[in-house]
Amino acid sequence: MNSTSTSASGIVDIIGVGAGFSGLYLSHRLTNAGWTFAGFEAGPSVGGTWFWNTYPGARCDVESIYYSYSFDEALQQEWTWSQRFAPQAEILSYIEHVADRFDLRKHFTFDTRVVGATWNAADRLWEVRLDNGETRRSRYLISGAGGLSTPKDFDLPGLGNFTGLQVSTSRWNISLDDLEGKRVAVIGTGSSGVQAIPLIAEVAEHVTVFQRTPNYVMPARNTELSTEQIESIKVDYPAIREECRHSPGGIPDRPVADKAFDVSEEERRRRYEAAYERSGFQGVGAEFADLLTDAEANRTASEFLHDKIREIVEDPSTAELLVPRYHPLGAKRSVFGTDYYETYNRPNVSLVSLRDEPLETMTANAIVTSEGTYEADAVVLAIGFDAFTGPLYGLGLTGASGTKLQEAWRDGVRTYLGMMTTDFPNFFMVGGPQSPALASNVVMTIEQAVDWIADLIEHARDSGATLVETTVEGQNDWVDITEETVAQTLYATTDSWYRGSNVQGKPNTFMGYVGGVGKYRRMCTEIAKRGYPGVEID
Ligand code: N01
Repeated sequence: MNSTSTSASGIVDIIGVGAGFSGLYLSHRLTNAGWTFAGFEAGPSVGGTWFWNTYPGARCDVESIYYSYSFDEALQQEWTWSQRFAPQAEILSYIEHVADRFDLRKHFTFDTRVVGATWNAADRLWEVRLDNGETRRSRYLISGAGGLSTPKDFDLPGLGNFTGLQVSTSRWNISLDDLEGKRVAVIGTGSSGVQAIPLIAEVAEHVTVFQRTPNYVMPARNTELSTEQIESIKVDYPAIREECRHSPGGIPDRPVADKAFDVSEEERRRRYEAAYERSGFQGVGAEFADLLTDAEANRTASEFLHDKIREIVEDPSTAELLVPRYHPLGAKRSVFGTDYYETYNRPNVSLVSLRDEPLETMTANAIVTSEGTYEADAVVLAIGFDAFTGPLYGLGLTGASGTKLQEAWRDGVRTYLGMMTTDFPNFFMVGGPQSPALASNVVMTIEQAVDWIADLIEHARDSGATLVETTVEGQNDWVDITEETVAQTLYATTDSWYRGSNVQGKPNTFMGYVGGVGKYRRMCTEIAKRGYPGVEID
């Protein structure tokens, strides 16, 4: 039972879903503003995605000094990150520290999942059903359920036949030692697979990687942070955070004005080499202003990386299978790895291209493709997530007209600012679809969303209102803005989880606003200043 008090009627002001980065900051911000808050978290503790994704090599590819809360100066002064890209365990320790430091655990009931929520129009309340059979009632319902928290269905033919060890990166429940001396099949080469494969290869007898779409994997260039670096960051922290808040990606910007063909081929190559050394989200994919908008410009960067793969991978036929040729650089989520391509030079690692030999079935101890049978003692699934809508549909929301959220979004996601949707009054999403969450330092995006939602419901409270809902016009305008913004980019050309195309039957909607964190913040602030046009407050 959480300790947050509810009113005599048993109604709580706010029910929050999830105790990850979003839910914890929600609980802090809203209880400080005097709201009663009951949080529910499906897992046994805080951490969200950083609680579950404990696979070998898991770490964040946004630098930890940015991928952390900015809301409290003392917190950022007292916490010291050990590495440029902190490993999962360190990020989880940080989240636990925040929960303890601000005494936030008391706001949550753990091991309890929200499984249904119905809008009661007469009482203007959400009736929220929990998997323990209880129903709780709240004025507002706010999802901090995350965008990448619902694993994709294991849509692999014959998976049920396999009797060996089976584990997924997003619900890792074994130790790396359990793979020692085993023949391991890894399916999936997105960020999770790319991080896990080199470490699995160090202990396994043999690793067979099953790759469907080759990705551009750039070197992570992780390093320890020196005392001097930490000190200088801490001195500058307020300014660094302010820069991040107004930047395109929620990390310090590295503005470039020139385009790829503004410079000679030699100059381009020199710049790509320097960017490749620098790496990160300000690396090769951000070296020229038009790399995400002009396919020909993009080709120069993509081909630069193709050559890098051919330089690193010794076996030419393996190198060619690893060369990404199905999408432009950056149009799918960029991937950063450590020794990823080098791992294919190990004698105990081989690569199977599922584009050339589709997976047909699995047997008790093998994966069968159209061309061969690959024996395995263990299968590691790194096949990704049912992004954004998976966690939201899991809440079982029924809106004012009796329509389920998945029905309302049958033809595609529709939101206002990625935070609200029509027919679901008093329901908010933190880091929701059509927000900048998809393409930004998500912690910064989360803080901005929580603050904006908090201000909006405080504004409603101050004016005696009990209902807050986006208008159809407001929502239509936002959907148009997100679509027009993405249409100007190469994101629009490529199938990926960004568009829901990794999940069978999911409508094709781009899941993010890619106009930039700073621009989005300015728009949200302006909307608040103007008294929230696009929102009905009653
Ligand atoms: O998942 P993914 P992920 N048969 O969807 C393949 C964040 N993240 O967990 O590309 C065969 O990217 C699929 O192939 P294809 C980050 O935002 C961050 O790796 O669909 N293969 C692909 O290769 C990231 O983008 C970090 O053809 C199948 C892979 O599985 C997001 O999470 C670390 C298949 C899935 O890749 C998701 O990353 C980890 C099938 N039926 C995650 N289904 C860091 O910060 C799927 N695949 C570093």
